[in-house]
Amino acid sequence: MDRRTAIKSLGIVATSLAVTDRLSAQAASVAPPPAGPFTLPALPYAYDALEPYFDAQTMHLHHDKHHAAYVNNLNAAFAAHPEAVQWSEKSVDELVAGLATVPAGLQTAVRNQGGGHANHSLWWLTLGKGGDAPKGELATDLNKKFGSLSQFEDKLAAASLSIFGSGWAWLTLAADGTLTIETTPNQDSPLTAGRTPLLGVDVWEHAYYLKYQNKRADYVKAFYKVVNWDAVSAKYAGLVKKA
Ligand code: MN3
Repeated sequence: MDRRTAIKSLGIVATSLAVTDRLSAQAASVAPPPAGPFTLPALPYAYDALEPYFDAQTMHLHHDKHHAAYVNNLNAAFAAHPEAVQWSEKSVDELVAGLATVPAGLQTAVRNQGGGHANHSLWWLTLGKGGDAPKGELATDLNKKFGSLSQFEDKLAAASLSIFGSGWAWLTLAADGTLTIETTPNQDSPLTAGRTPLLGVDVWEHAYYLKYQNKRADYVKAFYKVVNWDAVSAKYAGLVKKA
């Protein structure tokens, strides 16, 4: 390499180093999402705990990416509305239940991102090992309302399959004590309509597409294998005791 070529290539190196510096400066200026006030709850069991019905890869993506995104986006929305900081002291369930009273600038974020956070926070707790049938008051009242567990499961499955696009099918409890099967679009929560969700079926494709592709009915069948009926029954018993 002669001297002139050497100087020239040094120049190229210097230029590319400068470009690299600029790129890292740009990357650094994209702020990470704020760490709070809302936080992603840890999955209460191992990622492979629901195998072979729900695969570990789907559980990772669903919890670590999709649920995390709802939390991050909700935090970003609150960061953009410092005037509404007192609203961030409420639980996400309280925010979603009181959606109509949330400041207008935050309503869409609370409905979509807050709804996603609330719905998934409940979802993880209703899955896992813990009884293969409802217990106590829930067993009694489900049978009274739907005839049997299998008739209830058929009705909830039919509701899941009826959803066009993304949404949830739910078993909910109304203030007057009525158990209902209903659906919500997108990440809308039954809490907004004044009903408490007991058990939901997430029929967003992110919940099942890796393993079940377009076969939503197969996914719903698999869902019934991983419902933590002990947890659902305990939540119901707590609610009817209070009422
Ligand atoms: Mn989901």
